[in-house]
Amino acid sequence: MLFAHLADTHLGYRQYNLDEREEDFYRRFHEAVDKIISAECEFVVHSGDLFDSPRPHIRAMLEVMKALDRLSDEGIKVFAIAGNHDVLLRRGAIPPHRLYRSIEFLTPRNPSRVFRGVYVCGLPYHSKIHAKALVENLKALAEKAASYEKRILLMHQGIDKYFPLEHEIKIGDLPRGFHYYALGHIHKRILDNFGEGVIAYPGSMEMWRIDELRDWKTQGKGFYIVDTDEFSVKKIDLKIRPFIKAEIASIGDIPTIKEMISTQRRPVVRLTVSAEPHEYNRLYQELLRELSEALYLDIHRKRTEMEVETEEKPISLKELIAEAMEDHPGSERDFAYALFEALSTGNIDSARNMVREFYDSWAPAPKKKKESPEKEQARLEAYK
Ligand SMILES: [Mn+2]
Repeated sequence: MLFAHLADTHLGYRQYNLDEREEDFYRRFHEAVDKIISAECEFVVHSGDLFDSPRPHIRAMLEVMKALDRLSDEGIKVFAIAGNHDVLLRRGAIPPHRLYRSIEFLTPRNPSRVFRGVYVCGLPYHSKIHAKALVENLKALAEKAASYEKRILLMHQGIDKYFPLEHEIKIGDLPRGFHYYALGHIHKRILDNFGEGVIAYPGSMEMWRIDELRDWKTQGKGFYIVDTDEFSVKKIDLKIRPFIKAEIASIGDIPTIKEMISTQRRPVVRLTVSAEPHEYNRLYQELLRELSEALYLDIHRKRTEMEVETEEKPISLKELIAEAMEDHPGSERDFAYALFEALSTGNIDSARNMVREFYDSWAPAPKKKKESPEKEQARLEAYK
């Protein structure tokens, strides 16, 4: 039996505020659906960041609805978890996935399903301050999964082995026993063996950020189709909007870039201009005029050696907090940092919820009084 594994589709993302870039993400998604149908997959797993935002606009929601209709017309089931982009990190937040009846949405309260003998389970994105709870829940899932012959786990997390700077869990925290670890969050394509299973990040399906360029060049972009017999993985490539990254020093370099652009279909061009400051403006105007065939020109001035040298080293807030809270456990330091970040960006809602969740994790939540039937009836009547 075949299934498809997608992640980080970021639908609704509107890069450079361009119609075409928003459209590109929808197009890739529908192309993936075409390929899933023609390969005769029996189900799809989506490992989070289906949408770019927890409050996607109607167009993005409509595109998902169209894709889901096409899949369910073919009898193809969809299992999904929420990523960090498509859920608000606060208690009781409702992710947009909930609007679609045909998505089997895996949540901490209802994390698993059995589909034609395959145990499919998953948990939504957990921030670092909740990593401990995540690891415990994973362990419980692995135990439950053990009695099934085929076992798939969905997660949207960074793992230290692949994401040393920004991870929530360590590779050693991952329970063994699954055949396929369907991951999302890292936009690169990664395939690795783990125990008797395979760890798979399909990556994003369009260039979400310019730092994905190198991985796209070496590995392409797309998704995976997996066979449940042996859990062998096939890379399915999608042709994405081309990106060109180049450095330019003078007007003499323009023809080479122009040639590169003409051989591709309306690429996004990211240029670093290393001209002398007094020549920069003229060159900039020339680039706009000469390279108009590009979909978008993203032009930056390269800082001179002088500028780099005299630049003050940025202070790492994380290090400062870690130093000041040396005697505190790591979870508290992470909490302090996350809280500071939320407050300094004016994200008061998020900060308030973070505090509530943090303290809830070691103080028992107050018992909610149950509403009496009469009161509930009165409340519902009020809406009529
Ligand atoms: Mn993502």
